[in-house]
Amino acid sequence: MEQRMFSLEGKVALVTGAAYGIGFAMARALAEAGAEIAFNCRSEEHRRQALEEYEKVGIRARGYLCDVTREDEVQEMVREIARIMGTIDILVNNAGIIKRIPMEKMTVEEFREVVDIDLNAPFIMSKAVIPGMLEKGHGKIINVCSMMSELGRETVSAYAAAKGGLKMLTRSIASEYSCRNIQCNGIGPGYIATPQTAPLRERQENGERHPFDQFICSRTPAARWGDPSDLAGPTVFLASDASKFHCG
Ligand code: NAP
Ligand code: GCO
Repeated sequence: MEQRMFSLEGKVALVTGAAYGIGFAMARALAEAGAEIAFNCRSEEHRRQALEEYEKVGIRARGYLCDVTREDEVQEMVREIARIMGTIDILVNNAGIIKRIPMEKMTVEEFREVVDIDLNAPFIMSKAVIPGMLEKGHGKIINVCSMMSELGRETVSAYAAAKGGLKMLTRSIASEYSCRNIQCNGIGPGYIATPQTAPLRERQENGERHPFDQFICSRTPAARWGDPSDLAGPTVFLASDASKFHCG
């Protein structure tokens, strides 16, 4: 098979929330396939540390302080990337949070914060990059969905609602823009070992593994937590010409 179809040479990729975790691994995979990398986060400390980590693995990334829920900050970041690196070819909507709170205890503000970051922000980000992609005649949008795009579970109502909506936003963008050579797809990872899921793997006071840790390993076919690097292949596939007929 032509390896060229997986090449991202000459492409500009923006991965949101890629200071660490899944976003960092996805950005690294895109860079190793040839893309120029930009990422954002909200914390200057995270941004600085991430730049050091990217450099350690030979990647000259550009890091931006930008809250993906703020349209003014997003528009400015996209303009700055276009000015310095070129129009964005690949957008990965990765930034996301979760709150594990029983509904009767979750405040409306807490529910709104999760939906704002996990669903409204991918709309804001996609709306900001699509005009440039239309002008260029091609583009790739990858939304990091979740098993919770398909399933519910206790205490994650806001997250599941947001990720379910993100799956349908993915399909809507695909329906609207695939005919303009912009492919939009979602990746719904299983349980990946990152800071977001660290509480689910904490050792109990008696030294035993967290019950959820044991549950996940017993129900995951690979019988283990995923590593962020396990998402490298799907990410490069969806960002490259290899998936040019893959929509939604
Ligand atoms: P993580 O370790 O908590 O990292 C989240 C990243 O998003 C951080 O870099 C964080 O940086 C950034 N972020 C959060 N809110 C932001 C905002 N408003 N604006 C800009 N950046 C923001 O999470 P993860 O486990 O890597 O998950 C990444 C994505 O994968 C999320 O969408 C998550 O829902 C999804 N996912 C995770 C798993 C899993 O098992 N871990 C499985 C399926 C899907 P700052 O705090 O510095 O802003
Ligand atoms: C949780 C986990 C999950 C994972 C992921 C699974 O508390 O259930 O955080 O939501 O993060 O989304 O696909």
